[in-house]
Amino acid sequence: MSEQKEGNHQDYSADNIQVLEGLEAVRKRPAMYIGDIGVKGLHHLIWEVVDNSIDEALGGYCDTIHVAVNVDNSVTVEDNGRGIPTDMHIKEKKSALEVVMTVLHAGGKFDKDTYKVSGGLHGVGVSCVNALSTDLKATVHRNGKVFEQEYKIGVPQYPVREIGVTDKRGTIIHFKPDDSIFTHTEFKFETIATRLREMSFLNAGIRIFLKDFRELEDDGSPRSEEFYSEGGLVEFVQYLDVSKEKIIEYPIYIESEKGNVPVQVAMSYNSSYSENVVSYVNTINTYEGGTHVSGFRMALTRTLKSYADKSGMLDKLKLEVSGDDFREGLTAVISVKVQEPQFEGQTKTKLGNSDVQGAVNSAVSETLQSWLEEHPKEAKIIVGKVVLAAQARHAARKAREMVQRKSVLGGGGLPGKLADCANSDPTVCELYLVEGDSAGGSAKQGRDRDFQAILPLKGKILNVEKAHEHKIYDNEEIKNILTALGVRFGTLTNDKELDMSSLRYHKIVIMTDADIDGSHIRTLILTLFFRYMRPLIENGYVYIAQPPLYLLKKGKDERYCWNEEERKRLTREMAGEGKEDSVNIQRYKGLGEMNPEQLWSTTMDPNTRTLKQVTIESAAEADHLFSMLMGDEVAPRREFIEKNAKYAKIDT
Ligand code: 0RA
Repeated sequence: MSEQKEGNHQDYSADNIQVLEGLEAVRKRPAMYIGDIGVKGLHHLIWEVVDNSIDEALGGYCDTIHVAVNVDNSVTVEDNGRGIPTDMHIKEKKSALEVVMTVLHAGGKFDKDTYKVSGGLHGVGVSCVNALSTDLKATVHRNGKVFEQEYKIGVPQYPVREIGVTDKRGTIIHFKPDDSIFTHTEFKFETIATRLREMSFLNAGIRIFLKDFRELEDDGSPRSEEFYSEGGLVEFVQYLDVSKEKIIEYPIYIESEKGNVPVQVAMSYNSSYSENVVSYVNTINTYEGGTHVSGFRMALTRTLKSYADKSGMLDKLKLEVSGDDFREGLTAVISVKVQEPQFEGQTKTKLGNSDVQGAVNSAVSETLQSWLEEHPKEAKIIVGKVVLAAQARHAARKAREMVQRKSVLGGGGLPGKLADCANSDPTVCELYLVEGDSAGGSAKQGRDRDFQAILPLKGKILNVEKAHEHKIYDNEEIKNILTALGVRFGTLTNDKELDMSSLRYHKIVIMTDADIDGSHIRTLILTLFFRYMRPLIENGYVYIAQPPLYLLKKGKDERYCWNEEERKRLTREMAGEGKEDSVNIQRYKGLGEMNPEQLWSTTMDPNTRTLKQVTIESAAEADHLFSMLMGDEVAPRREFIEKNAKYAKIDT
């Protein structure tokens, strides 16, 4: 920051030592303010600015927000709120706008009435965004006038100035993130869209537009998307379940305020076997759950259980019903507003405030109980589903015990088809799950047998999205994967927990053909991991192999290419301009077309291969994507794939 102090603008900023110190602290330890300096922290800058506009909307002063990603990767956020105040701040002797933009935590100082809870994970305010931007310009339309001020790494370049008249109201923040701070500098359309969509569901009635000028449509207009939800959480649940078969017509909606904690819940049941509960505190996604989620679960179990007992539907059931049974096929979104949230857990996304548990519990209990009484037909369907879940859970436990006991009694009993590696240190061992016996054969010959194991998959892999747990123990391929990995389902205390204590490989590589069948098999395997072995993905153990698409040959010169662009470039390079047809191009459709040495050098050799690590960016979105691709409803799937195919982002 020193060059700024000594630069042209010294006159203006010299007396702002305190301010500079504050912003310098942000630049010195950016991660403390925005989480990290990677792709997450970068996007956090946008959330921070948008949150301010959302707060304005929650106060009832604003209904439209425009977000634009510009060609230079700068971002513009515009709202039609009251506009940041520009009058002189008596104590600081400068414009309120400047104070908001340059003093840490000054955002809400002027406006104590607003219930400010939309704030980002760190709620650090727009001044942090300013400190971490090489250039920022704030433009305010307010009281019939237009004001502006520009900053470089947070330092004002001139006092707030009036530049014209207007009949509009609102604030425009345009900022360019500082490349020297962030390790990752490119904004991702999908990431922004997902968050804005989420925001529009969580804050019904706000219209949010997203434009990306880096990606143009055929007609030259920027890639764009509009987010608007009239129905809020109810529509959120319908969105999450768009490709599922619902068993009640309309989601249950609960809204109430208990002990100063506003609680909103929407929930529905579908015919699937999985639970999808998404939770938010002050619009922050609490991936790890917390007291609001446990309050919800307690209320759901107790209220449904008591209704089911009274209905007599459990009388004939000879098994006990567990909490899990009430959540099979459940999709729910919980949103609470908490004045001083305590975040705990590994990723600080678990709510700790104990009073919130009771607030959600009583809100949900009351409304759900009356709903059940008012909707006897739907209530009966839900309880019927709970009974089936209890029966299936017992069947699954039996099947699981059978399979897992057998594999233990069989003396460690590794699958016959597994070509295991010599090394027994899981941290260096790799398991390749290979499509087909012929590719499996090549992989076996080509591998480094010290640390690479091969499991060829030939039969059909069960679509676990559409089958209940006990079915997976009938499927040979899945049983082979589980025994080869050395994982078990169910610990002493929890039926669903994954026991990884005997995991035999810390790299699990899915290697399939580059055709439609291959991508189908890859998705089936990923669905299995996503539904039943999610910790393996979360630990970063799951990868996708990247075999080449082409082999180019000219005489002795042979080169592999992984995409179209590479193919064109290398062809030109090998042949010379205009003589491209002297190069022989072999398109690899299947792994089986490569001999063992080729497979090793292109796809399996740690020194030369590229592996794509499978990550879970957003569990809600991933679940959506998986059921979209694998679920029952064909129409939304086709629509989704068509809409996204162009951007080739569904690269599962
Ligand atoms: C402080 C006070 C007031 C509004 C704002 C800040 C405000 C900040 C941002 C950031 C983006 N858009 C914004 N819109 C408003 C209240 C002003 C009043 O009392 O009129």
